[in-house]
Amino acid sequence: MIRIALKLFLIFLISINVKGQNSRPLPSKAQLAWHEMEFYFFVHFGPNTFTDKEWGHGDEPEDIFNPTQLDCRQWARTAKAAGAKGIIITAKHHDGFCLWPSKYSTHTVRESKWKNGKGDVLKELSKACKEYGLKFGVYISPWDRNHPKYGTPQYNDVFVNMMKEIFTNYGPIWELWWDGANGEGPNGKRQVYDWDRFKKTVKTLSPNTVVFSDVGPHIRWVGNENGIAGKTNWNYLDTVGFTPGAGAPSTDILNSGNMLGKAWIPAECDVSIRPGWFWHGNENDKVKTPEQLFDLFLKSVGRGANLLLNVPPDRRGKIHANDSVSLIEFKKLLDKNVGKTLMNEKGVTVLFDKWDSIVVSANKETVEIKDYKENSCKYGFDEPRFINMVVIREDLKYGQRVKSFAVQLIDEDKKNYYIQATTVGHQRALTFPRVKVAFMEIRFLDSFGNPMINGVDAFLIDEKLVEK
Ligand code: FUL
Repeated sequence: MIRIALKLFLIFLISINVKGQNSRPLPSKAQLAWHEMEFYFFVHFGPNTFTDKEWGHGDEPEDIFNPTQLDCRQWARTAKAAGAKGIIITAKHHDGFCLWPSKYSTHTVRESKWKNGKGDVLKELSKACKEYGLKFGVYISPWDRNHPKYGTPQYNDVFVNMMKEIFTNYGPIWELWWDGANGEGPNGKRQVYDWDRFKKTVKTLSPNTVVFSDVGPHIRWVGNENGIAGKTNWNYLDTVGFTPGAGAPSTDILNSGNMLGKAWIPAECDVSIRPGWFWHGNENDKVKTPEQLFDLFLKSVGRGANLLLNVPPDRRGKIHANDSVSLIEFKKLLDKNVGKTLMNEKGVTVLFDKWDSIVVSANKETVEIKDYKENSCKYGFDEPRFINMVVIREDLKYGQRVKSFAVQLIDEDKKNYYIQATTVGHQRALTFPRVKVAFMEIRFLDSFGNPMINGVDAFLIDEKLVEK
């Protein structure tokens, strides 16, 4: 018996050593799938759309909410055409107005003129997302400036019941978004949120839902609303003693994570395509350009985070043409510039035999970089070619390991270019003034155990898209 136990223990030890294992936290299955989502829409919609406010007071008459041509399929179509993989909607913003007819509030679509009180935005959007193969997520603000129970322990019951309604009637809910704001309610009181109970509710009712807040439990805020992740971006975070909102870690920490953090809580970059989160007529000419969106993509997805891009519908309940045009052009930029890696082209040789290098192809096959201080990945170009972007990916199944790495480029005149960076994570994109590369080498300088790399790409992007 003891022999068998010892043998099993030995096998266990060997198996964890096989991949040069480190003792860092690993992502859950749901978090791993979340990393693959990369880019999706945020939709801020509600009474503010009609009052030109960003934070409603909660006393707006329900009849204010009256979209004339609500078309959630158009939102879904736009998201799909832009390359986004999901939509997260403000089911309830700080003004407390519910975009579904909740039994636990009297400030909802049911009390509005819209569709004679028979409308349900969550129903329409969850259906449209299914039709277009998009994931469906919900933002539900704990802060509620309307609910009479806000500021009392009973409000926590209300919040839990609202989440239950959402999971039951509109699921599956892929991501749930908890805003950390905690202002005063209609009676002048602030709520003491029962975060533990909220977390337990999700875990019990919808265990595959990933929950966002400043400090997770599954996804963290990136520390700014500009959509920009840290150049060093760890998926690890220490959360003990912290809460969402005022009790959150500093924005710097949220921006880059904690290298030695005890939990896997990756960053999501939220940013609006317009100056405001809600639609305002006077911002129709202030929509971000395709080039600005591409830059945001590099600074979020290109730094191992996910991009949550807010695209707010107008008073008709449709995405304005200016936003759609910019999004479609952005998708064209993506396809044209980073749609096809140079690494798969003829004339690129992986110098395996000659240089005793390690082969990492552009295809998503995971390669362990053994003895990483001695070994590197080397690529020769039969015909030197211009490159100004390199992308490296880690297989996060094995945790996030790379602490720093370097890309060395040698041009046809044997001139050297050396670019050093820190973390990789889901992916790290480096852009630089173009070099006519004859030889490229990727070295891993420091890592928790052996790097587990699942792809190296090289691109020549439009010079004006190179990160400033
Ligand atoms: C913030 C809110 O106060 C804003 O109105 C917006 O919803 C943004 C995404 O989160 O905390």
